[in-house]
Formats: sequence, C-alpha cells, structure tokens
Amino acid sequence: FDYSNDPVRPSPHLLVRKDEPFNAEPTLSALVRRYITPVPEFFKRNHGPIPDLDASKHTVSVEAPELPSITSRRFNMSELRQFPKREIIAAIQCAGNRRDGLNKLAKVKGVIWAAGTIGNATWAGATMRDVLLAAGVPEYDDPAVRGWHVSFEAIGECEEDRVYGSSIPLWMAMSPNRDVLLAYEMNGATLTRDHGYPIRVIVPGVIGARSVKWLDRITIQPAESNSFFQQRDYKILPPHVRENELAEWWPRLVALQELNVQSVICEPTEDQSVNGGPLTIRGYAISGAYWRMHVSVDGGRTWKMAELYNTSPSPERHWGWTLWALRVPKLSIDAELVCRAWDAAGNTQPELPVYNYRGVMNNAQHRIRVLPSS
Ligand code: MTE
Ligand code: MO
Repeated sequence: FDYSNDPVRPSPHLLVRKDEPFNAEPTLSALVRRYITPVPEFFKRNHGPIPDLDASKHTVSVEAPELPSITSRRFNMSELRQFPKREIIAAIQCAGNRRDGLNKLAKVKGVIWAAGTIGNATWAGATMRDVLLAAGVPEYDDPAVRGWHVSFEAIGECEEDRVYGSSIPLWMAMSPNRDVLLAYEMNGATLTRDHGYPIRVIVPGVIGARSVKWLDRITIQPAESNSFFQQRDYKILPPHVRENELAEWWPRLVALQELNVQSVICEPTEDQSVNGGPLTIRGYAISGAYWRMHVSVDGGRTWKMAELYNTSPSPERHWGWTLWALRVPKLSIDAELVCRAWDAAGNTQPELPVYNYRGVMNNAQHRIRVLPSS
C-alpha cells in the first residue's frame, strides 16, 4: 500500500504505535484534560492508507439486493446534509483498548495499545434511521426484515480484506434511541481525513470497529457482514486458543458489539513519583447507564467513591464517557491505586484480566503503582 499521501499529524500528545497503517493514541494525562477530546489528540485506528476523497463527488449507496421492494439509491453529500442534523456526544472505544494488559499474560495478536484508544467527541450528521427510511427500508419489526443486519463498506485499500467493512443489527440502526449516525462533523467542524472525511458511521455504545470511516456502501441483508472484521476478528476467543486454531473458532463465536463496563486511572500514571499527598486521582469510565465509581489507594482492600462528571442529556442517551476524580489526603509509601466502575445493573470490572489471543475487551480493574516521595 502507498502511505505517501497520509495526512500530517502534529500533536505532541500522540504515541504512535504503528506508522503504516497509522495507529496512535494520546497519553493518558492529555486524555483526561478535557471532557471533549480535541481532534488532534483523538486516537487514530487504521487498517490501511487514509483515503483522500472529494466531498463534492462522494456518494453513499443504500442497497438491499434480497429485498425486492427496494431499489438501490445513492445519496450525495448535499442530500445527506438535507436530513435533520442530529448532534450527540459519544465516546468511541477500540475493542483493543488496554491490550497491553493482556499481552503481559501471554503474547497477543494486534497493535499493543495502552488505555488511550478511547475518545469522547461531539458527532453530527443525519440519523441512520432517517436515511434508511428515505431509501424505503421497512421498520425493523416488519416480518420482511426481522433479524436482519446493516452492513457498511468503506472506500480504500485495507489489510486483511478487500475493503474495511462491518455490520450492526438492523434494529440498532433503525432504533430512534440508539442515535446511529452518518456523521460529517466531529467537535463542530468538518470531519478530518483521519477520522473518515467526508462521512463515517458512528455507532454509540458499541466497539469502535463498527463505526466505519470513509463510508461507501450500506447494504440491508439477512446476515451479518462477510467482512474479515465481522467474521474473523473482534471476537473473544477462549483463553487456550492460539493462531493454529483460529479457523475453527471464529465461526463459533459472536461478533462483538456492546461495550463492557470500563474505567481507567489516567492521573497519576504508572510509576510516576508523587508527593505523599494530597493528590487528585483522575480517570475516565464508560457504560451504558448511570454508575458508581470506586477508587482504592490500598490495592483494593478499601474503596472510596469518586466524583463523577458527564453531560449526557438522559439515561437512555448515555453515550458520552464520565470523567471522575478523587482527592486523597495522604498516600502510603507502597500505595497501589485501583479503580472499578459499576453500572446501574450492578455489573462491574473483573479483578483480574482474562486472556484472549486477539487481546480485546480488557476491562480488568485498572491497577497502578506510584512512587510516593516526601
Ligand atoms: N473504518 C475504516 N474504513 N477503516 C478502518 O481501519 N477502523 C475501525 C473504525 N472504522 C477503521 C474504520 C476501528 S477498529 C476503530 S476503533 C475506529 O474506526 C477508530 O476510529 P478513529 O480512527 O476515528 O478513532
Ligand atoms: Mo478498533
């Protein structure tokens, strides 16, 4: 592949994990600085060169070859902009976030990410529901399409497959409460090339892999996408499975969608030397619904409740992350900091990470040592 036309990314806060394709995440202290993650610092996760598309010529097709009532249609960018514009705040997290924690247990396959492949942005565009309805797609509970899927394909060269692709269930794409978008703006400005210019899918509440950038085609179909990224990746393998058994395991496992409960300590950072206190511990957390946030400074023996900050408009639209903070008066010399979030259903994070070869969905309690100095 030719990477010579990739954009220049000047942010000093990005840790580049791979140059080609470009994969980078911000430092954790930069990440918690603001509720809305600035575009330059937002993680970038790519499987190929960044396309250089002309918005005035770009179109997105909607097709349903197995649904005779629908004739395929192409929407250009000005048609997509004519739909009512919906703006949401949503955190996007890569399924590989915190893969480094699983790589400590045994070798994993994939970019070795720390905890920065998450970002919280405002996204604006047409709702997927409006566009699909305009294309003649029936409601998801119509017997003709019940249990169907919406498959997305991108433009551009891609590792592992012909193009990048993914799918989500039709009910999710059509639900007025899920806020799935065809987004053309991020943080109030036109999408940048790195993040999908001129148009990308945003699927709140599910792994980042489904938010397809540089969107080319939408297909309504009875089965999930055939893409490598739906069928043979982004699944949780049992702990004993390695490379030689992948082919037999992929078809038995479900494709990941919804995110699990997650929280991370961003400040202080591992092995940072801090004075004995007072000290403010900060981090992020995500989950679908309201939660409690516990922080421990003694390795998990006792827990305190952190203060929470988020601006989500209502519980059913809780797509943004929560930033949290706990001020502690004093740290012991062997302080071990741990955090765990709880959602409204009482789900929380496992004490220890559970290994899987692709290193996805690590949401173990985040545990760091700091070095108190006097
Ligand atoms: N879309 C395309 N076309 N190509 C890609 O490589 N990566 C996916 C998704 N959409 C990808 C894509 C993955 S795995 C993630 S986590 C998010 O985009 C990352 O979005 P970002 O780079 O805007 O942060
Ligand atoms: Mo991802």
